[in-house]
Amino acid sequence: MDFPEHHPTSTGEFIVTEDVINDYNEWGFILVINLLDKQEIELLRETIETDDGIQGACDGRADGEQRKIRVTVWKNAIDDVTGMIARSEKIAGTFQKLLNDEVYHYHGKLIMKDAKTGGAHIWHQDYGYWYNNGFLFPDLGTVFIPIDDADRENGCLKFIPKSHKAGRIEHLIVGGQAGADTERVAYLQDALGLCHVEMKAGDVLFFHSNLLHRSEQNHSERRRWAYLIAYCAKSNTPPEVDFRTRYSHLDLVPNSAIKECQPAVPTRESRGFFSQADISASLKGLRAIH
Ligand SMILES: O=C(O)CCC(=O)C(=O)O
Repeated sequence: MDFPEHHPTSTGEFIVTEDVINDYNEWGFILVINLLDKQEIELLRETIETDDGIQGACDGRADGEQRKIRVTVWKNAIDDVTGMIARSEKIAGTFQKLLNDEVYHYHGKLIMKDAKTGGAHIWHQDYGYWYNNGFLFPDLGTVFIPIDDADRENGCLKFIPKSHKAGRIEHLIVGGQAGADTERVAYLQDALGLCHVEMKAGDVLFFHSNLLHRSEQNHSERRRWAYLIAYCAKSNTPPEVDFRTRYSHLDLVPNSAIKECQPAVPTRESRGFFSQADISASLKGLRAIH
């Protein structure tokens, strides 16, 4: 199914017009073509590939379909390229306008869907997990930044467009993941259709925490890695906070900071990696199906 695409200006800024906000509210996502330029993506790729902390803290999350997806999650937007992207006007500033509130950095995440072995993400809403972490409202969202081209062959994202309007759907544990009630998903897919969101490295997707999404296993020869940033509206800070969910003011930076920042030497403490137990906490209270 076709869906709207958006574009930055010739100077690389992204203007969040009323049409952009309407598309986000209507479709549950917006795709911005080439929001990060070649140099910015190259800097991001290099940082992610060479950061021993990010690579070392990675865990496997079973997909219930005999494979695992490799994932690293961390709390803090530090002073390196990952953090500058997360704090930039064109990324964080855009989400502030989409959520109509100050946003804070809920977490950063690297999803490594490796060539030939990469696992699937089953149908879910992010709020299917995050509800269990104490957020009272779905006023959160994710930015998805592929650092490799993502297409149907290597497991691009698939959305059920407009499904965020259905509200939170019951989730069950499948493998190491939370999966949305499969019958509901089938009905919603019949009613609303399906979008394959094929993206080039540099394209950026912003999506609502209740939008149903999944991605298939990677049987191709090409890896599909992606950097994801989750933001929460300040007004949605949970009443009972822990280190994973707590509010911390995010100082936005101009887009130029992405290229100008010095390579940082992050420590485990500065990034604040989530342990497997932290990640699994989002599954608490969900029934398991085997
Ligand atoms: O990278 C993907 O394929 C999907 C990631 C995702 O949905 C998640 O981490 O919640």
